[in-house]
Amino acid sequence: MLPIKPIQPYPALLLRRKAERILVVADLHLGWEALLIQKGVHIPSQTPRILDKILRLIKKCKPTRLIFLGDVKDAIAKVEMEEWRDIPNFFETINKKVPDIQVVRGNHDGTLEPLLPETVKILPSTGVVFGNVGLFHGHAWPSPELLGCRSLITSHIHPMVAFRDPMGFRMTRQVWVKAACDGERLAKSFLKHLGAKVTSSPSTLLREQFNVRLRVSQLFIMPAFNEFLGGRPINERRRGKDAKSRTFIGPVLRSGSVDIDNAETYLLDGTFLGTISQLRKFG
Ligand SMILES: [Mn+2]
Repeated sequence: MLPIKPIQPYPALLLRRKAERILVVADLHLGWEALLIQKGVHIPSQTPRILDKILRLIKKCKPTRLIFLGDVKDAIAKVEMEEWRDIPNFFETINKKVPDIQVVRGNHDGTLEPLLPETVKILPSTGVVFGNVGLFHGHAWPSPELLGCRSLITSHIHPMVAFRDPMGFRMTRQVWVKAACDGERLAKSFLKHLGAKVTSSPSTLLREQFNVRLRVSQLFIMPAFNEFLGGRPINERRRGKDAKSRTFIGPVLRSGSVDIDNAETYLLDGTFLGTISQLRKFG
């Protein structure tokens, strides 16, 4: 999966460039269990376990920077009681090990600021560029600058693969997804979204309007760091129009520029499972 290497068997990436080492994790959804507690299901807070796992990764990878690629916390809009206690402590502990922490905003990170130490930088959902790699959460469009990156890394859909056996039992496994992305087609959708009339080639327009040279050719989808979460079986066979899930999937995957059928899937330990279309007969 060069040049982007997951840290096996973790749902995490290490991006390296010269002396910089960036650890990337996504979709922690801290406080996810608080919503279940309200419904009478008692699950102890998973935050200490997730913190432990991140501290182990920091010890292993010695990152110079840590990027949280969206959905650090779970509750949308209002801040739950649990989060007031857990999240500041979570970030302060990590911050002692890695001084440079960035959070790329996801759809669940609306009221994150009061929970974070001032040293943690919150970046907009339009993402961040690191060399040839553009990172964004995936629920919203990235900035034009990211279309100048060869590889895009996104999260948000918590990708997994489902297998059903002849008895009807179903199991799911988290996966990495690596897909080819048609840059011209992506740029066209992006420019249309901005209200531009795309009469000439999208790459020319992108250069004229934003001074960005179109380079996107592949897209990686990261599994969620919180393994308790449900996810999207990307090999499921859809019946009829699934309007709600199409909205959830986000504008880049919806643009038709990402070759989902031929996308490669890998387990967290690096095992190559096959392409999504090959796996559909098991979904
Ligand atoms: Mn999300």
